[in-house]
Amino acid sequence: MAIERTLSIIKPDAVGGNHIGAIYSRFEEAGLKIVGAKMLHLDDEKAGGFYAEHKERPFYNDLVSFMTSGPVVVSVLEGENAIAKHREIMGATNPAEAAEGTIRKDFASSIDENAVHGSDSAESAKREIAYFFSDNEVLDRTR
Ligand code: IDP
Repeated sequence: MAIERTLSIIKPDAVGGNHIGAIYSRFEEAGLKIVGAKMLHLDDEKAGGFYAEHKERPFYNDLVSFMTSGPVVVSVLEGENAIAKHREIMGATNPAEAAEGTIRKDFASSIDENAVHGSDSAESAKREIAYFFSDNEVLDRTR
């Protein structure tokens, strides 16, 4: 299976709840390596641009307000089948529908504040990683 990279965001609710380490453990236990990481406080422009595809949706303004409400941790995860594996351990967008043992089931409170983001395709992963990381901020962890 192909080695892929994907973008993770630990959202302000999960950072505020002090769940960074617990969520990183889920990634590592699933065999995903953290190959890039930074903590940021997004402004309206950066958060709005990231979710530009949702600009016409009724929840867009609330989503941008939430994503700028406190620090986030953005990471690049690498591993076999990383994009689908990451989505699987995150759980469904709405935590009420997320499977037992998933990150959203365990750490998210609502669809508006759902703890984590993960790229949903190879194209999104490429675009989203480049949105937050320059090439030299994604590191070689083969040793
Ligand atoms: P995803 O994060 O699981 O990929 P998307 O459909 O891409 O889900 O939506 C992006 C984000 O927008 C979600 O994580 C959630 O925070 C928010 N969102 C999506 N649908 C709704 C909704 O119906 N109400 C409120 N927020 C929503």
